[in-house]
Amino acid sequence: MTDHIPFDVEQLRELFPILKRKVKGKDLVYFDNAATSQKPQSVVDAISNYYSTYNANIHRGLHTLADEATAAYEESRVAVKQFVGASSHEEIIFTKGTTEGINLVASSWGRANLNPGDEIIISTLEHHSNIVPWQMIAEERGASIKVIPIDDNGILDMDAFKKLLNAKTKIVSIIHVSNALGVINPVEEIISLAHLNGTLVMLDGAQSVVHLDIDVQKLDCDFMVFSGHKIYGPTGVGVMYGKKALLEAMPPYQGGGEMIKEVTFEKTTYNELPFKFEAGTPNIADVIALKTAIDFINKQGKNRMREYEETLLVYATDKLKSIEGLKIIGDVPNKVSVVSFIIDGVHPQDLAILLDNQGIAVRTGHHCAQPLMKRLGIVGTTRASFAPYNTIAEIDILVSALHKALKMLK
Ligand code: 7TS
Repeated sequence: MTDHIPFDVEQLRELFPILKRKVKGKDLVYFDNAATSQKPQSVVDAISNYYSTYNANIHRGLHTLADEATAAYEESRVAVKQFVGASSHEEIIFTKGTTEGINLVASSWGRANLNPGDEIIISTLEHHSNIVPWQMIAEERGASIKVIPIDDNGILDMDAFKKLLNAKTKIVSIIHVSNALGVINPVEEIISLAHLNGTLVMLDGAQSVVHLDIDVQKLDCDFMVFSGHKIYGPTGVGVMYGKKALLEAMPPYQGGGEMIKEVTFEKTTYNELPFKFEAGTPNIADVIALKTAIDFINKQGKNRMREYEETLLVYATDKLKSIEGLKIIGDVPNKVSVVSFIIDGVHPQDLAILLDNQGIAVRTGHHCAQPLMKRLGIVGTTRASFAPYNTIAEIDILVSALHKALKMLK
């Protein structure tokens, strides 16, 4: 649709007001997109428009504002359904974000389905959000966690995965794209191997949904979670996709208003999907603005943006490699626009401070993936993660700022 329109980065930048600001007297260079993306003005306006013109609680009022707010909230669910290729809007549950989505599945599905001796498979690449909730439920249910090993570049050991799968494996919960390294996991193969074994698969899509085409039906994943704030949407809203039959069989995650059909002091019956999993007044404004973010992505064209990001990735990889002592971790062909690197004798934190003085925002540290850092034998990395509003000129600024910083640190 939009793929044939030439990509104009300057035009795109105009849509993001924050890109005009200065940091420490310099033009902002925002390379921390994997932590959170910036928001187009349309998303900011959608939030403000809700509060200034039709703020009301949803699903319960018999008045115009409540009807308008409910309609907008439910339109967002339909937009998400189309965005990820779900078969029904009932499979789309709004959450606070990826973390809450994983906690929802681990505690609701886990409590109902995990028994002593059962096994959960995750990988060495996981974000803490896809480790800790599983540890919590494993401890409660007497299940155990098995971890797929990786090589030094962050590539999963698929032979080891095949060996880990057995009759006790109930679920594989795996990061689709590594937040720390940018490496894309072979999730299609993981899903088909797991299903042959009768095992469910949950994808942590926090880093994949913004870059890759996602069709949950084609992928055939059983659950997928992601956050709105990493796809140009607001913070405080995320999505948990689950196959309808699984969601129907799962107990509610939280009890309260909205998720009930009828309450008596003796017994409560639960609401139908998707409301069963959305207790209490939800984050109405941000759910509504999530649709605006999806509209933005659809209008720009995900593939078109990804193609441009690829040119940034190739350019940055090449330039950064020319810096003496710099090593990229996860320098593999199949990755998204994230460059994670270490430099001999330089602590990432010292580097981040010096780069911030030049107006450059990068993320340093363990990226909430401490077991991964331990496996790689490093304390952390410096991570530059690119979005389609970044430019080649900004990468040049990063490279020259790195040279300057290294002169001071070495
Ligand atoms: N899973 C992955 C793969 C992530 O990258 C993140 C956030 C999360 C889960 C948690 O998402 P949340 O929205 O619920 O917080 N990752 C990062 C990051 O790489 N830098 O800051 C946050």
